[in-house]
Amino acid sequence: MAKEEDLSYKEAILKASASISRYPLIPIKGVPLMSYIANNWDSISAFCPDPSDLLIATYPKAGTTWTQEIVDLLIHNGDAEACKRAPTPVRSPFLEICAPPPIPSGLELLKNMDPPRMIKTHLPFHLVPSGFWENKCKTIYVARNAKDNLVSYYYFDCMNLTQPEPGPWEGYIQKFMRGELSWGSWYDHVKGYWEEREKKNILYLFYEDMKENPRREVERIMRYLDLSVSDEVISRIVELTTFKKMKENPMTNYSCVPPPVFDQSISPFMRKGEVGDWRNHFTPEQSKIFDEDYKKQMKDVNIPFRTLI
Ligand code: PPS
Repeated sequence: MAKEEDLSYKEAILKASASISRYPLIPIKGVPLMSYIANNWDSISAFCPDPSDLLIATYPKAGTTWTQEIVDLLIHNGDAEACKRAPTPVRSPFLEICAPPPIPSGLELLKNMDPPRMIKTHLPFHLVPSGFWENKCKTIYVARNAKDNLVSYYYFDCMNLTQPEPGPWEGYIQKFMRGELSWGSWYDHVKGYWEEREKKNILYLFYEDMKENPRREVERIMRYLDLSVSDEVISRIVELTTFKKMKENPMTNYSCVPPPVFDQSISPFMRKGEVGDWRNHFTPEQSKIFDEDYKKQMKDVNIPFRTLI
């Protein structure tokens, strides 16, 4: 079962290879989105979830896949085999993603699944289909400090051949600060969900907390989902969701997305999984300029980000 689904997803991508390219970005309500997404915006925006569906929302590269795996394992009481039934994007569809046929879109995958579903999105708060809030769906938001998030996104844009060319590192930092990357401004994204977290009962997590004390964060997710698993199962989930284990696991390491979409010879999807890798990339001058701009863009909020643990 797992192998068939994995193969069919992979095969669909390979079949579509001739029509895959780095798509331009088109703004939707001021947010630059991949043209495939923008051109299908009406149906994405009209998606109506079931009240039992769970939304896992992130700015790209903030810890989505890690959280999807933790949630799936919690739901399946730590059963590793059950969570190997299919690769991550099949078990937990990506709401807005669209690509050339026969690659199934997020909406197509969701249509063929029964609720409760784990739905991934990178949409900023104001673009999330209103049905999620009308139906009071639980939502987990994961935020990652801006500098590590930027570094991770840079490598991703090098290897994801459907995203715009990242260009040189120096210019990429500028694009990030101006909110010109796919899915828009990191600053608006983290602030949008932060401001709504209480009203909308959003569980707002930090990648750095997950690295620092994964057990504490797994337990926090468990309580939010009204689940109860034993201490032993929690330990197993922590072990199964280490960076090393997920990098080795073909169901979580995105080997299901072959070139011409993810060229993992350029940079692996499971790249480093660390806090503070930005220090290996930012020059002192780049860091200073970034920090000054950060203060301005984040002056109206106090979100407790950490760039080191
Ligand atoms: S995506 O494409 O937006 O869904 O990517 P996303 O899953 O949000 O983020 C990918 C980054 O998360 C790291 N990662 C992990 N870190 C620690 N532990 C675990 N288990 C884990 N799983 C994924 C992954 O390596 C990417 O970060 P970088 O810094 O590039 O390594």
